[in-house]
Amino acid sequence: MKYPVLRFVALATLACVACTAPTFLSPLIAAEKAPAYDSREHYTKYEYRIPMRDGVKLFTSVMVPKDASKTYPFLMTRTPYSVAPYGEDEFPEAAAHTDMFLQAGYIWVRQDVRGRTLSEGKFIEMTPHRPDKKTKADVDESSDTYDTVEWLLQHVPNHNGRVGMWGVSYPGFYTSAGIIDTHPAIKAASPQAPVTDFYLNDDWYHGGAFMLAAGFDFFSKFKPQSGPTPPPKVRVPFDYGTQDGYEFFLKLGSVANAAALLGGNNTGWNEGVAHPTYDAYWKARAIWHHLKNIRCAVLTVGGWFDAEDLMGPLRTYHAIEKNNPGIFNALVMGPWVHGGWARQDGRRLGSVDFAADTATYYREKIVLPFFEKHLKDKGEPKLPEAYVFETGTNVWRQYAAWPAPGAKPRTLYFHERGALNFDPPTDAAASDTYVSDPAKPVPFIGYTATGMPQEYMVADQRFAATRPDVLVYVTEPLEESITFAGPVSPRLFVSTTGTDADWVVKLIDVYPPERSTPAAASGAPEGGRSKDVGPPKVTLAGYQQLVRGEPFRGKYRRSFETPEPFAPGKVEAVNFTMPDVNHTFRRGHRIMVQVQSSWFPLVDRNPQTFVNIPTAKPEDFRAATQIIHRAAGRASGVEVMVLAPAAGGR
Ligand code: PG9
Repeated sequence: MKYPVLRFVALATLACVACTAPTFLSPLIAAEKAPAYDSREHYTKYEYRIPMRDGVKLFTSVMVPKDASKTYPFLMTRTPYSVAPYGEDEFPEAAAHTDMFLQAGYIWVRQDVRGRTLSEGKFIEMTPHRPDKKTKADVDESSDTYDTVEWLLQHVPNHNGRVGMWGVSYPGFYTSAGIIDTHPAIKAASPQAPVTDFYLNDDWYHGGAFMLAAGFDFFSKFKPQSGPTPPPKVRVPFDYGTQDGYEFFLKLGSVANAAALLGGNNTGWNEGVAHPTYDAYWKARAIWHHLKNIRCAVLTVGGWFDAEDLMGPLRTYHAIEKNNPGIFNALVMGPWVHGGWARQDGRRLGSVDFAADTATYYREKIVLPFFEKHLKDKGEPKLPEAYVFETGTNVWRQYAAWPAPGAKPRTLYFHERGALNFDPPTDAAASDTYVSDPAKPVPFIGYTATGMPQEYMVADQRFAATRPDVLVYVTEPLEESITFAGPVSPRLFVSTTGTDADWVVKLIDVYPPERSTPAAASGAPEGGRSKDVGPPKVTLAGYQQLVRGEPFRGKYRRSFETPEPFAPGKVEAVNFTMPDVNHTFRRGHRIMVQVQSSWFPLVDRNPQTFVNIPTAKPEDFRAATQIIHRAAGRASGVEVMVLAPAAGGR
């Protein structure tokens, strides 16, 4: 550093002057952060054990505004993750989403769900809904919510008779499950990244492939309990013994070997691994089949880059729309990681900058006005049915439905020498091949980390593009922008020398080589679940941004219930659908599709032999030659929903 002494003195002087000088100096000093909202000044906290109809008592924390000059609605979250801090003199730490509601004035209710932390009863993963309740013993999240609301209305003073619900992820599930057969006092609900179907792309299985890194990381923290149990004073993270999750899970071998590392008695993990097909266990927990008799306004929220529950909000919105005509049912999708809208500013993710504090905008202009209107008759937010952020152009779009009306399906076809375009191939017989070796699976990130760094959803794919076991197809630089708004559906014609195979498809936005904008951020990515090394700091020139990627386990190509082997060498169709996107590929960018047969350790390895994968033996794991056909009649490609250019272009 050139003038260390001078620099230090200058800063010290400036700081000292600033503390006495007029405010014109203050902009030179990082603006003092507004003091966090101190809820204990404005609220009194109570703790109750609320009896359910079957006698089980649920621990419930209630914060009531001290200002008794007016009445307030309830705003309730039900969670399996504890309502700490416990104790009527202990108040939750400041948090963006929470403080906003507390400052607006709500009776803030948080409840340990059945069988978790200080609540009684038995915890069941994603409690199956019981549509035909006959006795008081027939309970589920709908009945526990109903009984809780009844009790609150009768025992908590100064309420205005209305209740709202909200929650992110598992609490999002308890929100959507809780409004089935809605209690008449519940007037508004916001399921956010709600877990909706554990097998169909929420958390556990994507395309029939097991989400290994995230599942293991989650269940290393989410442990079974027997009876009401206070949370541990100190949470000790699982010791991977390395920062390299790729090596950790490669050494682990088959997934069944993980159970012992999680103590052997981790019911959530053991049940998840024991059901690799879409069987009765998962179907009973697929809450989206039961989202009926909903009589409140619903605002479902999700993130385009939510690595855990991206499909949940989309599926929840569509199910409620189909089963409950006439209610206000809206969808908000922003450029966010899992829960990012509740705790970050939403300006960037990894190296990608969205040029606005999208999460702050959502909190202040969308979700708070939604509850203020339906719970207090305050304001008239003209919220559209679909309030969706369009990445690429970085613009909020409002539509009367989702997917965007007017989006039309078109297929991007694979061609020779890695070309990609909308023209179907005419070759009589053409294909591309690669050798997929389970001993050397394709990494899902280009750096070392444990867990599932959430920024992988927009990460640079150049680390994979040069691998011989990754096929790359790319368009010429676009002469005009094009927007994909809706699901992305790979349509593959494949053959393999093995008897099972995974097919991973990645849709990528390739930035122009001359793009000079520096990366938005560097270091540990936002939203990581563990101490990630984080992506390297890169400029965006030539950046290959992942827009959407999903695996598909080929044995389920005809049905997720009944797996079928491949006959070596036989050409078969593998068709699947990846969660929606709302992305514009700008003029000068290129559209890229990468195809590979592993994505590790995001996804467990397919041995590429037809076996029960969680208990596969070392000898079951064999290299195979994979073939992607791109000929007339066997034209592999990706179907996308193309939205006509908006007036004035994009
Ligand atoms: N998506 C997380 C999860 C929910 C349920 C099971 C496993 C994971 C969560 O954040 O709640």
